Amino acid sequence: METTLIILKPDAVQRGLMGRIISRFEDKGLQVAGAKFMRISPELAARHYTDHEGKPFYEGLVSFMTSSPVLVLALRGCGAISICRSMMGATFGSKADPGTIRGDFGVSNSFNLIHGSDSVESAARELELFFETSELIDWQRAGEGWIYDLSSGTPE
Ligand code: IDP
Ligand code: MG
Repeated sequence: METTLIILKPDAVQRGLMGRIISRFEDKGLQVAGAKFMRISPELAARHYTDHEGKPFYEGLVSFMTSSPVLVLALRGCGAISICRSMMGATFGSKADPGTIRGDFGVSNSFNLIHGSDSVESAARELELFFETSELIDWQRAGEGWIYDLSSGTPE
């Protein structure tokens, strides 16, 4: 099982899209392991986007991410990192395919609704930035055996 860090960005919150975006992940079978509605500080935004420091869009990105509250989620599932990335779609709303979150809900290249970790390493780093260990909850879903085939002992 993987856990990935998702951020519903300020535009998703301001446009009232939180519920519809979370529903897509729940419908897919991903499990919410953590959730936090918060205002990101400039320091946290800088740590989160450290790889982009110096790029032309960096200052605008930090100011966007700190401009209004966000909803931070930890989503769990087999292959959760790449599943969430495909569900998000391409970075730019103008290029993202229909059927993806960015493709269906936005047109902007910078206000692109959602962040998702892009690798196992970045998921670990980003989860630690946004959640205490005790805030990530291990819990049993009632319907787990109908979401995954558990007959072999490992989820298939
Ligand atoms: P990702 O969010 O799809 O992983 P990254 O390349 O990691 O895309 O960029 C991080 C964020 O920075 C994007 O989600 C977007 O909000 C913003 N961004 C990236 N490239 C541009 C750009 O060329 N113009 C404006 N904003 C950008
Ligand atoms: Mg990225």
